[in-house]
Amino acid sequence: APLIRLEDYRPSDWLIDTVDLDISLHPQKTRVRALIALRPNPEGQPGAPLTLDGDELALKALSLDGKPLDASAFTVTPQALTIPAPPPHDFTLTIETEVDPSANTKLMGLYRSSKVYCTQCEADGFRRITYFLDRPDVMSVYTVRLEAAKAEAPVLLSNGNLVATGEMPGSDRHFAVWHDPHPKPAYLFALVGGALDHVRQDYVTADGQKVELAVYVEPGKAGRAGWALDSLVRCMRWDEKVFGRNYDLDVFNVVAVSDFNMGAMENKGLNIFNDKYVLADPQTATDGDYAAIEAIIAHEYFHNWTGNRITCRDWFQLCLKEGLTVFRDQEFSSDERSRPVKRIADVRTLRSTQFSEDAGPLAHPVRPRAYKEINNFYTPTVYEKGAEVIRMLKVMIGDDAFRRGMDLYFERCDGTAATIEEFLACFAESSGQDLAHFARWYEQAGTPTITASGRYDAAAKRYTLDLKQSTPPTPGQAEKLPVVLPIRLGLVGALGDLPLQTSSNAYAGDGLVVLDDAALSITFEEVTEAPTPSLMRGFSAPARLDLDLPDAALLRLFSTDSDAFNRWQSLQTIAVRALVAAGKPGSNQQALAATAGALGAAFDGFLKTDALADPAFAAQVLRLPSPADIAREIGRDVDPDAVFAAHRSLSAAIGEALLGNLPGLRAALATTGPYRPDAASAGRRALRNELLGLAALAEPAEGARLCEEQFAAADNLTDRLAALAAMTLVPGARREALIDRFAEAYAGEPLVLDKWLMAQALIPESETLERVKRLMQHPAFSLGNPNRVRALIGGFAANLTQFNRADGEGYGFVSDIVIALDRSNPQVASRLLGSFKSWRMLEPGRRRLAQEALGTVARTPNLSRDVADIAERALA
Ligand code: HT7
Ligand code: ZN
Repeated sequence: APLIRLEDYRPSDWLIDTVDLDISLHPQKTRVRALIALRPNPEGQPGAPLTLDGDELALKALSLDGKPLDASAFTVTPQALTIPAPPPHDFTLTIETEVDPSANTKLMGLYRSSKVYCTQCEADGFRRITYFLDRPDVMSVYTVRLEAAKAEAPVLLSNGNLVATGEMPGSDRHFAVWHDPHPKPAYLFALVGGALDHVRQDYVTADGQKVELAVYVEPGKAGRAGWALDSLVRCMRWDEKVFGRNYDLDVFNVVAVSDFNMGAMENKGLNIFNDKYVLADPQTATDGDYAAIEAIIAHEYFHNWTGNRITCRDWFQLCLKEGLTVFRDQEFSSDERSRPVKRIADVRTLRSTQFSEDAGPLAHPVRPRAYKEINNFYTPTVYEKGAEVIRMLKVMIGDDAFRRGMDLYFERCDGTAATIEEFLACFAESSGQDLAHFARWYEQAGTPTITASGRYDAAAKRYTLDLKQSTPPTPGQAEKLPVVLPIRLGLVGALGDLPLQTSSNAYAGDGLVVLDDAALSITFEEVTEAPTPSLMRGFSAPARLDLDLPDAALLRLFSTDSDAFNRWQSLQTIAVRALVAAGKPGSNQQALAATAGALGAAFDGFLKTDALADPAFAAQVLRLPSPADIAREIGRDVDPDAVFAAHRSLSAAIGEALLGNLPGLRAALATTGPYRPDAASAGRRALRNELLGLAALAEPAEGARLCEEQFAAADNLTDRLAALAAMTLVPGARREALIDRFAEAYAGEPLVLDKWLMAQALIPESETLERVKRLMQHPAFSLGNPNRVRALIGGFAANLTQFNRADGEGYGFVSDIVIALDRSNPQVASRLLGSFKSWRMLEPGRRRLAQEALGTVARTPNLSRDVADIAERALA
């Protein structure tokens, strides 16, 4: 496949001002008539040929300005429709294509999900519906007429406002016409047709516009759509208040479908969701699901301004909408819930998904410079690191200049397809700062390490902090330059933060030091006692911190730091350090026992005094870094079994230290009354269930009994699933019995059974591979549904010890599935292949076996571009 480069960007030679689509839905033979109004782009090449994109299309008819076009005037293949000598002025084309939605297993373009017709057009799926200029800088006004059999599709939805509906006389068919007045790129087009139930609510925007909100779901599931609708109303109000953004159509529809390649899609006025991120009731959704639904509903809604009103000039600018919109949804959740707890959760995700991507062969900049398959660039780097870059920008220029910069961006770029340069220019203007150096965050891949050390001169009352930064090489970028690192810090004394006094230019005030060079020394004056430095407060930059504080100093930070993030981080650092040392083969386990003692005592004391004040935070404190986090920290020649053994032994020892506290605390944390999904209740359950997991490790028999008891008594899925997950840590007949009981209790609930599949796929035992193979035959599993594949096979691929089995069977199993799945759904297959992204950090035996499995994939004939690209880059 050709490499597409950012530097080769050229404006389109042609523009399409309006599109009139007439789509007659049929399970196998859907007819699409597209009337498109073309105009030469004044910024393009005059007299250029017209080439419209296609993908697996069959052309049925073609007219120019209403007259059938002679076959000699154009060429057509399933991939392109070319008119070599188009008229040198405005003209229309009427293009008729026929598509088979039932045969569309790629879930891109028009497809059917459980009989519902739906579309997914980002990034380049519209070309699977009709021939088009399928690029985000071609923006058009759409009018869409949909027609279908009434019985099959009583609901017909598209973008924009509904302008007409009617029956087709003498037939069983009906139609609906939708008009979207906002010009948009083709990737935001959507339609839905099917038998769907809905819940609805009226909404009036801050600027007085009336909007009808609705959430559409499979028949019988409207009772599970309320939380999504409630979240929608809350995030609309929030966007008005925090960003001054109002909604801009008469209707806003959300539709849940059960077959979807990603989480959701922000199509203008018609968001289409993976039903996993819509459906919620206490029996079938966990606290985590409620939080994820709230966040993703908000994310897609926020795209209406950051993505739709202002879209991307080209796909290299993907972070322009995705990084910014993730930042916006994170802020929304922080305001709705607990800011520190949300930050901790987001940093955990960033480290586990993005830092690992940055450390491996698939590393790329937030704005990549080249790609073969854009669908492989919807990554944690573009999304999560992209959001971190926005967060740093806000820290660097301050809240007021950030808001003014956003206002300027909305005003200046509204209705355009923009670039990162245009975005940054708004903040340079609002802040008066030169952001040229800051912009390096978009160009340079890799996670910087900040190395810090401090010296205290008691006589002079001076504290000097030496800071250095370096970024390891990544594919295609051997040499790295310093980036701009905002470091929020405090100097913590016996009674809390000491005042910060310095004449350094690097000090921006308000506890912010900016490290923008390779090294920096900063001296604070009038420091009246030897301080403990608290660096990177709130995780102020997406970087690693290498600061050698003794455990005693970290324990002091845990009890005295005013920054909640660093309180959490201090104990994590103690655990990481001990696990990294103990996780190396042949290491001495004595040190780990000492750490277990220190951490156990710290947790125990903390739980006795503070836990009930903020259980959600306490749950985060108790949750150790995962074995995969430790493997990443070790970074080379990793033996996953040794890492896992160290992790298990530390967790069990901590569990033992807490046993005395446990029954009383669990009783005190029990929630009363019916289930409520609010953050405070969820926090109590989170801590209570964290303790259950530790109990299962420390005292398996008693732990198993507690799991059974909790499973039987629970009135909600959160507690039942936690019981199942804790029980998976205890091998034996009681575990198998609970697994069976769970399956019986939730038969007919695919989304709940996904959790059941995943819990089993994550069991860290050598029998798991056989179990997973067996589960592939279970009626709850299907290779055709992305959620099922992600739960069972994706779960297995995330199982550190079993995916990375020493005999290579885990790699062989997953790579065989990738190859099989590639024939039906390349996007899901290539994401699964991404599980190999950390193969180079393994010890030589596993490294060789992983490489062989990747090689087998790479050599398979007729691979999709998606899978071939990942295999090639992973092996390079
Ligand atoms: N913007 C959406 C991305 C998306 C997507 C991309 C490729 C293939 C299928 C897809 N479904 C959704 C989702 C978002 O970031 O909001
Ligand atoms: Zn998005």
